Amino acid sequence: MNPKTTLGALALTTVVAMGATAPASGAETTSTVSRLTTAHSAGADGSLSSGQALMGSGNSYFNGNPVTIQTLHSGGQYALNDPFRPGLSCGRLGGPVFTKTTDVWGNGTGTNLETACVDVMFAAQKHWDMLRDWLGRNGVDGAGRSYPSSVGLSRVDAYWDGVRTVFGHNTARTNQLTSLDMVGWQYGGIVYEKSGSYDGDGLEARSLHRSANDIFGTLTEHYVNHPLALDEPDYLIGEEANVDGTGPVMHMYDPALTSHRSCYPPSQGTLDDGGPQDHWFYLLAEGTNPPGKPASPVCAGPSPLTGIGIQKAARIFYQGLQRKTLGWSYARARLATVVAAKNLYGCPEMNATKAAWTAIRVPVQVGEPTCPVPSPSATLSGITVEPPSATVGPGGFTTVQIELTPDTAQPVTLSSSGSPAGTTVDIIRDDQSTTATIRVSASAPPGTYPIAFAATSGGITKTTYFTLTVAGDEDKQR
Ligand SMILES: [Ca+2]
Ligand SMILES: [Ca+2]
Repeated sequence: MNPKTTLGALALTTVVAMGATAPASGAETTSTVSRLTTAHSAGADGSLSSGQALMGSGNSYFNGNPVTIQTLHSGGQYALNDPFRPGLSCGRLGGPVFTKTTDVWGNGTGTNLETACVDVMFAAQKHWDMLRDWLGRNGVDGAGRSYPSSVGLSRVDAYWDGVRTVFGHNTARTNQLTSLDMVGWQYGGIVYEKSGSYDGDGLEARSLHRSANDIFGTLTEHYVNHPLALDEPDYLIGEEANVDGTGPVMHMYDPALTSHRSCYPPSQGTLDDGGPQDHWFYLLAEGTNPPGKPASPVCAGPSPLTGIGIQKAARIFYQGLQRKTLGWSYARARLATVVAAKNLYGCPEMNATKAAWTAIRVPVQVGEPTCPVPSPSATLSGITVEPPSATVGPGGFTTVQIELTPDTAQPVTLSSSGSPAGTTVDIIRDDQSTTATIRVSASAPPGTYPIAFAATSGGITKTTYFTLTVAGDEDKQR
């Protein structure tokens, strides 16, 4: 077993898992018609090597009844071998792939292992399709292959051992851990391993690995898009599998809700924690306050953030993953995804990617692409001064802040008029601010003077007034 990909010490809880009694609905779950096509299986288990590809009917626990799964017909038997996704199969741990004489599988109960395989086949097939349709990837390994799965592990766990995915049961022993997000989690972990090059297995790499699993599990749920009565798409992990009877093991929009880190750096604890990148992904996909979805707090930087949608976020994440290298880290993941966002989409998506990383405290990296400052500038629409007035004694001075609306207006010509004799006004404008320093000479006559400040940009001039009072002797005595 590879400890990196095991669910390990899950602190899960629950939601009553639905499934057995939930009504089937939606195009994903209603077809029972067997459609015959010819195909050849390259099943890793070798139990069947060729035959007819069928659309079997499954009675699932997590995905409704009936569901359609692709199966193999060979030698007078049907098998849970996928003819279209070579390598994918399902059976009992330590035993062969499930076979039978009819193409109807499972009984819809959580403790039935054939039913668990219906859920595994359904989820793994949808995960594969998601990789193809949303990310342009050919199979789990990127070269047209998937991997077998076994159910019936006799403990509360699930893992990928480098050869197959293995699923155990929840604490209550009421179901296998084979919900959409958990199957997508395991197969997504393989995609992570087989993207880019070896990550080095450091603390940050393990966090990014675990988060990738969370993201792929979530993408699988969103791709299937079950209705509310089933396993509807969300950004929770394990909410249906009900691992420990304590609810989801991860809230991607705010990982701190289940004792994970919501902000960089990831936890140094024994439990690998994908929280920070999970949080980044949610902010990128959905933003801080998506309508009808959970709000997501930022750790730093500007807020609110607006999401760019889950499919764009997924492609940016996935293309970043293809740049994975030894010593994979949050800083490198930021740079890789920022580059990917600009290459895939352009400046708005790139800026959203940067903002989401900044929001979880992963700072700007050397070498990040940028976008040119918009030019020509927005039209100048206003000018104000702060404070609007001041009293200055002879020989004294005051400083005034000049605010332009919008402050990006470039270029701008600034001027002043109306100051009394013996008074100078120096206007200084830089990237940060515009200020005017007004110096009153010792001989300036007492009185009140309106000083006009004018800004001209693109042929438009805006003017405001500052009231300067030059104090007399009485004022000076106070
Ligand atoms: Ca769900
Ligand atoms: Ca979920």
